[in-house]
Amino acid sequence: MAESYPNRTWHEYRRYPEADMRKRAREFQQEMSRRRTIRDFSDRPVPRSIIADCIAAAGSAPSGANMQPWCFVAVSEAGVKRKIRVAAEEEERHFYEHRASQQWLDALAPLGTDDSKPFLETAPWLLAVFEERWGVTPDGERRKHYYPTESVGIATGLLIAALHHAGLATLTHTPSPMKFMNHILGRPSNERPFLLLVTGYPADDVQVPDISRKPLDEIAVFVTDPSERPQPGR
Ligand code: IYR
Repeated sequence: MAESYPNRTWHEYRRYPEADMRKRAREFQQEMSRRRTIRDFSDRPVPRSIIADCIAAAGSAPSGANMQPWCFVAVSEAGVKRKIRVAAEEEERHFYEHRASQQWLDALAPLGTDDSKPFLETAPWLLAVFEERWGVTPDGERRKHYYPTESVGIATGLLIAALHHAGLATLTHTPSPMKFMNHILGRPSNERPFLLLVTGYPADDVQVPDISRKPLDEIAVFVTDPSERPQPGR
């Protein structure tokens, strides 16, 4: 049996007065609802330290057995971005011309996407998120990871929120298959490319599809005692 971690007091927890909690919850919801996926980026540089802080925020995510099964590769080097663009466009050409079903193409049509991915060179940063399907101990043994896909998904959500909070826009890009990411970025075979998150400032003339989010009553079900029925004005 492994030894348990020593426990300590959670000094970092902050408890707010209920009025503050309401305000914080509402303001965060409003901030997140302003987030949009964009496909036209400015080439204006973004300081590395901002990206580093956002990745550190992503690394605060919970994970199965705290294995933290993720690796974030942040690319700003022009030559590497070009290689990623060339490889991704090749996969995408194949996707749009052969692999995608008509049903899938029809679902994508309103977004106006195609196999041209200039943003992979224009945007200042490409954040390649890798999922470690298993870990490697210091003596080279395989260590099992639990719920790695869910864990990396959660961390990626935090990363997107952190970048948005910092004032950056993102595009969740999933050229598929993405195995080329391992070759270009020199990642080992236990790492599966999960997502390519493009980030930077939006282009001045950026346009976004006029889509909406489902209202709360379509995405949430509350199962409560009568005392927690919604009360007017709260
Ligand atoms: N990976 C392709 C296709 C694509 C698929 C989905 I699902 C999207 O929401 C958007 C695009 C591309 O990036 O064009």
